[in-house]
Amino acid sequence: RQLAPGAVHVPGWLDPPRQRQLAAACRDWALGPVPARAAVLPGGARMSVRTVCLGWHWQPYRYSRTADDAGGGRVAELPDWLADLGRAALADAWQDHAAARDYRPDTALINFYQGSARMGMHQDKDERSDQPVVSFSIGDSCLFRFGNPDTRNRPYTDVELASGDVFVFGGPSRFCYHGVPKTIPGTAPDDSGHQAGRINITLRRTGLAD
Ligand code: MD3
Ligand code: FE
Repeated sequence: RQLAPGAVHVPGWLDPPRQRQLAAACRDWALGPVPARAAVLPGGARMSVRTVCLGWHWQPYRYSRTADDAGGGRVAELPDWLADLGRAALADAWQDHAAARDYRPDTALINFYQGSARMGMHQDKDERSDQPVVSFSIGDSCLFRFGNPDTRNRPYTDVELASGDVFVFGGPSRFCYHGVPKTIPGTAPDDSGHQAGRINITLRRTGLAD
């Protein structure tokens, strides 16, 4: 389960009813107040993943409270129940109740993968906090590539992430390169509640104040 120090994969942590609840909530959040959109990178390329944010709005490569790249509205609050779910996942993955007690995510990024959507190798370094990232996967499986802190190239480890899996990235793994080279169509379990590709929810602490 531990890929590297601080990087822990817990397959099947979300039971099917919880997956269905999260999938339905994500599809609802995608409708607004700031609708899910494919972010445009500074060089002009559009991401193939669609993203909706809670708490703070992420755009490449900064956070804001209002979506100045998507109509200017204020993003929805991060619900306490979702932050609580992240804390519970962290406690189970790390078996570290002190770290989990101190975990206070203030944003969720929800990625929707359909068709050939993928995510290139990158680091998540727009946050001003080194609190861990907790990731929930729902729907189709994907190939997830977990790299190293220094380069986007080898060495890396490929792992398949399936519906219901939790992955926590903290400590020395927090700033490692990672990406999603492909999703695997047709692999969503019937009882996952999402048959239209893959959803990934990441909980983070931005470390920003209004
Ligand atoms: C490792 N999302 O939104 S989640 C992202 O499946 C992102 O949609 C992928 O990378 C997805 O930024 C991967 C797993 C993940 C998330 C954050 C990390 C792995 C991470 C931060 C540091 C190291
Ligand atoms: Fe990332």
